[in-house]
Amino acid sequence: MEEAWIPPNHPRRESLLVRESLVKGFKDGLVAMQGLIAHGRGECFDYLIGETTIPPALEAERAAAAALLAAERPVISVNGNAAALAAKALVELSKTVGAPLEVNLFYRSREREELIAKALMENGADAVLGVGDDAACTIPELFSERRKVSCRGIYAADVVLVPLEDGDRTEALRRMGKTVIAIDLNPLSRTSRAANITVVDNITRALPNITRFAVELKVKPREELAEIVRKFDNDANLRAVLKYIRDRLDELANRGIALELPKPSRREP
Ligand code: PTJ
Repeated sequence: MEEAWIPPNHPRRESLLVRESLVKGFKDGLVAMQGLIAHGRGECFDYLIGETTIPPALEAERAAAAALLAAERPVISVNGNAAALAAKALVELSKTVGAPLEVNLFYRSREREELIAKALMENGADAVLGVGDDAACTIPELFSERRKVSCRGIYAADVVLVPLEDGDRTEALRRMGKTVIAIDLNPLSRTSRAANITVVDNITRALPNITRFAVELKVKPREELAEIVRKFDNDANLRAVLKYIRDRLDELANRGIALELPKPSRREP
């Protein structure tokens, strides 16, 4: 199959290019077929927030950076969609906060594990956990393939960043006493509601923002970082996201949303 050509002046070019990187990830074997559907759901929520980082997301991104820096053993979980959309940004965050990357898949196959690890290494990762026999530990009370984790990675971690996650594992990780940071455009998902810190933003914007905050906060003492995390209220943040969407839709509904198009030019008979 050939790659689609997107006209340079297409008004939705950026979004279509992101879609292309996911389709390429699927053709290359990194992304699960279900990942394409998950992306569509994400796109829909991104439309609702205006395809931009909204103030509550910025606050969550700062708290996420603080939590990763304050952690004893932080780990960044990587699935197919995350690798296809943001391999470089994942590696940059991993290096900035000193958190290893671990492959963790819902639709696990040895081939996908290795392809995702390869993509991360090609983007500068020094090591990737959770591949093959390294995923020898089990998250208790979890029955999906996501239960298989690295004993020196997610299993032993105190803080885990889970981009584009399913709710089951977030809840299981919380039961293990871990701090879970989610990146999920859907503020209503089980993951968003079960995590300690939910970043309602596109992974393509969220990761560079968290890295930027981490660079800024790196100089702070651990107690100050812990205080930022303690003060963050996930329920209040999710409510702020819902109110933002409500107010935005309200404003659009009052103002009108039809596009102003140029009048058709008259053709000579
Ligand atoms: O690679 P695998 O095998 O681990 O499978 C990955 C998927 C994504 C298929 C799997 O984790 C899955 O089924 O996830 P869900 O339950 O569909 O949840 C994915 C969540 O991510 C949804 O709430 C989407 O709204 C959200 N999402 C999708 N695209 C983005 C996103 N959030 C942030 N940025 C995105 N680009």
